[in-house]
Amino acid sequence: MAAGTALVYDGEMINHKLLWEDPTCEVEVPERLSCCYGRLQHYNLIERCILVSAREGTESEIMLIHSMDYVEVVKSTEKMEKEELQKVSAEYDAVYFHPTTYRCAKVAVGATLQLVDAVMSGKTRNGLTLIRPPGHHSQRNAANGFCIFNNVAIAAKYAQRKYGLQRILIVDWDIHHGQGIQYAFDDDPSVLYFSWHRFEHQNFWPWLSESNYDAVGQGKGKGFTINVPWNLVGMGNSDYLAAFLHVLLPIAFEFDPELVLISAGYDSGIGDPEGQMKATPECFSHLTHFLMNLANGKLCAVLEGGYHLRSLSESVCMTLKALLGDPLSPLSGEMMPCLSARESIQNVRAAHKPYWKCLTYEDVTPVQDLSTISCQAEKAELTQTNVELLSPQEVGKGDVNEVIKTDRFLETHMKSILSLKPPIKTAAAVGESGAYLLPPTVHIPKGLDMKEFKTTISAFDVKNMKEEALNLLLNMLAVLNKIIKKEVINGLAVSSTPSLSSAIAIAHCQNLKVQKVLCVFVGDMDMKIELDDDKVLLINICAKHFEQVNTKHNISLNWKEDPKTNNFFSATFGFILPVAYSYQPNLTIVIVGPNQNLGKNRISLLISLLQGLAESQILAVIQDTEEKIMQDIANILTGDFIPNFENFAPDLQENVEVIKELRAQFQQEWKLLQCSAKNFK
Ligand code: X5A
Ligand code: ZN
Repeated sequence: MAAGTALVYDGEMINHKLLWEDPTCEVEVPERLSCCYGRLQHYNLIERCILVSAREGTESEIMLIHSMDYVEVVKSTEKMEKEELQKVSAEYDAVYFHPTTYRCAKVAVGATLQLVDAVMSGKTRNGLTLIRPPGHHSQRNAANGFCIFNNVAIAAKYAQRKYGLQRILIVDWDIHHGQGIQYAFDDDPSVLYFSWHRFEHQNFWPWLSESNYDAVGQGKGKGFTINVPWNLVGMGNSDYLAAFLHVLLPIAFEFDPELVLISAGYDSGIGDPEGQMKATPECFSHLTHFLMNLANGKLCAVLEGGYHLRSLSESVCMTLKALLGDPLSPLSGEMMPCLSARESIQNVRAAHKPYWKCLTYEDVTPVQDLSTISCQAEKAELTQTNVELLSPQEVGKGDVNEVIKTDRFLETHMKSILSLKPPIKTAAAVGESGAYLLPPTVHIPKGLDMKEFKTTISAFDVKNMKEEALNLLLNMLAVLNKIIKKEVINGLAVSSTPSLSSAIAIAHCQNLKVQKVLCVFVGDMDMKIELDDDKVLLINICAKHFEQVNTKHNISLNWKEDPKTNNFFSATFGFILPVAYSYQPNLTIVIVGPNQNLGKNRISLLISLLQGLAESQILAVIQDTEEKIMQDIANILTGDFIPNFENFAPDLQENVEVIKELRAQFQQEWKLLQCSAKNFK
């Protein structure tokens, strides 16, 4: 599969600027691009990308979405003086023109198409383009909301024409509704458009009823427009994550796109004056990481809005780092979606139930006008949390304005979440015979010092172990040590006794004072671990029924093998990830035993997604008889493989029932499971 991340940028696009006073438009400034670029340089990200040049989009490319008449209007502004420009601008809602606007807007289109070409041709796996003017509000005959040409909509049409694509997903995480994109593909089932946006019960720009959750598309396109309206400001990491886990991701994996385009606006981030939301920069790396598992990794991020310069540029950097495959910083904040967010999510799920198999078994109905007062209080508290992270002098000052407050917050926050990336990503403990199956970049530690692991091992009965098995065990501990000490990001270990190995691994984590370990078992295991506190969370995915009683930290998920469906999405998105993200572990251990009830690809996807937890620190322990899956997992961990799924079929009713029951049982404890407006204490 293709490798590398494209970066498309051209300094020419800073020329477009506002020449008169206009409070609505004044936030869309040239510095938006230069600050992002500067921040990318600061983190040394530019040299890690494959630089792709921009070009001008052609008139015929622009006319994939826009009318000839409209293109002529935009072209005519090239020769205009200020007064005339002002007059044309006034014809549209929240737009300004500058003599270079036509040229910049063409370059914005062309840069986006260059990115699509880089990704579709296999020159790179994914990429990002920094452009302005943005695009998602512009329409066939109109500029709108700072947008001149609809870069992403044009890109989707272009990819369909040039590469014959049947299914494209557009994820619009800008905080405004990209109504221009929605209109372009309203009746088109080949483009799935997802947008969340500040809505406030239609009391927010652009004040459209068609931005609400009940706008699902028209005609054949019904079900292929997904709107998540946010009815309160202050939405943050857990609200966004809940919308992804409970709405977008299940549907997106069912849709199975061949290309993913992100309308990547960062006005949904903390400190943005337009959005007034609270998502911190690392949130965007998680959103990106989820989407990287679709379309065989073919992902293009295209800049839209984002008006707090520091927040914008940090978030852009986090997006690019995710695209490059860097370990993810843990999502910060309490993982509890607020009532108003849950209400929106419930409504979208209800509206889309008729169109998507993954929602078939949901007994959801729309709810309206729940009291949002308690939620407003929740949000106020969140704001408080952020202020606490500022220096004490800062908090005392009443006159510090919002922009600077966020600057200060981000200065501290980014330092605390970004840790040094080790030069080697993956280490492995495998027998001689297994080594040749691994990608060449995998590091195999040698020369073990038994003493180091003495405390851990002495608690277990290993006297009768064969030498080879014991060596594998010690090798596993060596790999685990490297992960805990952050000398590598992740690792895998082959074992002839995975149950014993994982018990020893957990004990070793506790000896080394790892605070929280998430353990996911797949296959037949005879695990007996005493769990009574928050240090370990065990999720056991097994075919045979376990006679144990589920507890908060020891959950078994009985999943019946079903050869007809190769998906496991309802369990992954509906249960395992919400629980894992709620737990916020410091390390993840995945144990793959014999007789797995899931296919190889499902386990691979699960492991890939679990990399969003614990700074991507994962140890995979694999039964030595499972060579084929070992190879896949090694490639997942090094970042060289993305599993793909064909023929989506709905889950077995009995499996769905299991998930439903578990969700009901644990949503008080693991709050990201909550996706309805039911009241929880
Ligand atoms: C691209 C974008 C926002 C327009 C807001 C007008 N546009 N009030 O973020
Ligand atoms: Zn926006």
